[in-house]
Formats: sequence, structure tokens, C-alpha cells
Amino acid sequence: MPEVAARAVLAEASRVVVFTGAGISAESGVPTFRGPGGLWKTFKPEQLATAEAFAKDPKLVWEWYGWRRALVAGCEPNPAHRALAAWMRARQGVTLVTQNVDDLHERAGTPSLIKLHGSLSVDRCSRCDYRRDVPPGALYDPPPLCPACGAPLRPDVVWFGEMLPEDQLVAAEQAACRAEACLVIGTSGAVYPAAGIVHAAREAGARLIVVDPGTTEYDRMTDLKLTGPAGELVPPLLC
Ligand code: BV8
Ligand code: ZN
Repeated sequence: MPEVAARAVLAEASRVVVFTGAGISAESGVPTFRGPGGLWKTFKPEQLATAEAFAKDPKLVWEWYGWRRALVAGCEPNPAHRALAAWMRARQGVTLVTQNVDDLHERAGTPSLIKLHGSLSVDRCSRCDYRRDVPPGALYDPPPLCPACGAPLRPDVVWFGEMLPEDQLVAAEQAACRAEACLVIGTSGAVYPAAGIVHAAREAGARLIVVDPGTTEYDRMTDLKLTGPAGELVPPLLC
């Protein structure tokens, strides 16, 4: 039974890196990117999640992010988010790295979090270092300008072709290289350099546990695959 073996691996490991993607938020009602009904099925990433798309049509890009913000605001953390947060509060040595831009890990009470792709609920200036939490219900038409320098404001997320926040990526890589176990939850493993965190952990000798109802890029190198939804499989793994 992979669940029993995975529980033992996680209980015995003194250092664990947990790597999450859109799938951990799926049961909360947040659409994934590449699955059936995924965001990239209806929109093309290059059309919306790039600086070029934003420069070309900021109104369209803001409409998409405004829609996603309103959607996430109506969602709640699910049992997988909550079990992870409780587990991290109850023990040492766990580093949680997420690709998600939603705030469900934060709202579940996660004590610490490495966010590789930024945050949906923050605006930032496209030129200076101005940042602000998004006022609730803000729908931007016309697209907002920076109150400090007048340049266009944008969502504080990492778009395709953009560098990830260096401090977050370095912290994630350091945790991966020291991990004895790597728990991957709800990610296809398709987007780099974030997806490389799991490879780094594996190469450093970590046991690899994957929780996903589908197939992922990691399946060939996984030690223990738990096939099913995170909300169901993650809580019993961690208690
Ligand atoms: C960069 C934020 C270069 C915006 C996102 C090799 C190395 C480096 C780069 C590249 C490379 N090859 C290609 C690239 C370019 C590109 C890339 O990786 N492209 C891919 C598509 C091939 N990478 C980049 O552009 C990155 N930047 O490399 O810059 C550079 C270098 C120097 C100087 C300047 C620049 C930036 C990538 C970040 C893009 N931003 N999002 C936004 O959200 O709007 S990406 C997007 O994909 C999300 O962040 C998401 O988190 C991420 C990964 O997707 P997943 O989370 O895995 O979601 P997905 O739908 O794919 O999978 C869901 C999984 O959940 C599935 O497995 C499913 O089965 C499972 N699931 C479903 N239900 C459940 C479940 N699991 C559990 N329970 C359930 N109930
Ligand atoms: Zn500015």
C-alpha cells in the first residue's frame, strides 16, 4: 500500500520539501492550467501570461486576472491545504514550495511558504518597486497606473519568459538539495525552472512521493505514487 509506505517515509524524514501546483487547489474550485477544463484550454498562455501580451492589450490581461481574482476570492482552502498547514505547525524540517499564485496556502494558516510564481492578490508597478495588496472587488477598467511613477500596474505574478524571484528560487533549491523526502502534490511538472526543484531533490537522494489523480512528468522517477485527489489523500498522509 503506497499510502502506508509514504506515511512512514514522511514521518521518518527529518527534512521534507513539499512542492505544490494548481492541482492542490482544484477541489477548492480553482481551475488548473493543463487538465480538462484547464485555464490554458480556454486561453493561450502566450496570449495572456506574458509581458508582451500585457503591453499589447493590458485591458484584456487585466480582465483575465480580475476574473481569476474574483474566482479565487470565492474559494476556500480544502483539507489538503489545511492538513499541510497543521503538519508544518506541528513539526520541524518541512519547507513548502508552491507554484500557485492563489492565496489558499496562506489562508489555510501555512506558517511559512516559498512562492515561485508570485501572487495573484498583489499589484506591482511595471517600472518601479511599488506594490500593494489588491483592494477587494477591484476591477480595473481602465488598467491602473502606479501612484508613485505613473507606469502601468500589473499583477505580481511571474509571466512566461520572466525570471522567478531569485530569493525564492534559491531558498527552494537549497531546501530541495537537503531534503530526505520530497512530497509533490498537484503539479504536471511542466513548467521550468520551478519543476526542476523536484529533480534537484531526487538527485540529492530524496525519496519522491507524488499525489495526483493523473500522470505527471515525474512519474518515471517516483518512488511512491498515490493516485487520487489531494483533498482525500493528503490528510491521512500527514497525521
Ligand atoms: C523563464 C503564473 C527565462 C502566471 C505561470 C527550461 C528552463 C527554463 C525555462 C523554460 C524551460 N523550458 C521552457 C521554458 C520556458 C517556460 C516553461 O517552462 N514553459 C513550459 C510551458 C514548457 N518557463 C518560463 O517562461 C519561466 N521563466 O524561464 O524565464 C529567463 C531566463 C533568464 C532571464 C529571463 C528569463 C516562467 C514560468 C512561470 C510562468 N507562470 N503562472 C499565472 O498564473 O497567470 S505558469 C503556471 O504553470 C502556473 O504558475 C502553474 O503553477 C504552473 C505549473 O502548472 P501546474 O501547477 O503543474 O498546473 P497544471 O494544470 O499543469 O497541472 C495540474 C496537476 O494537478 C495535474 O497533474 C493534474 O493531474 C493535477 N490535479 C488535478 N486535480 C487534482 C490534481 N492533483 C491533486 N488533487 C486534485 N484534485
Ligand atoms: Zn511605479
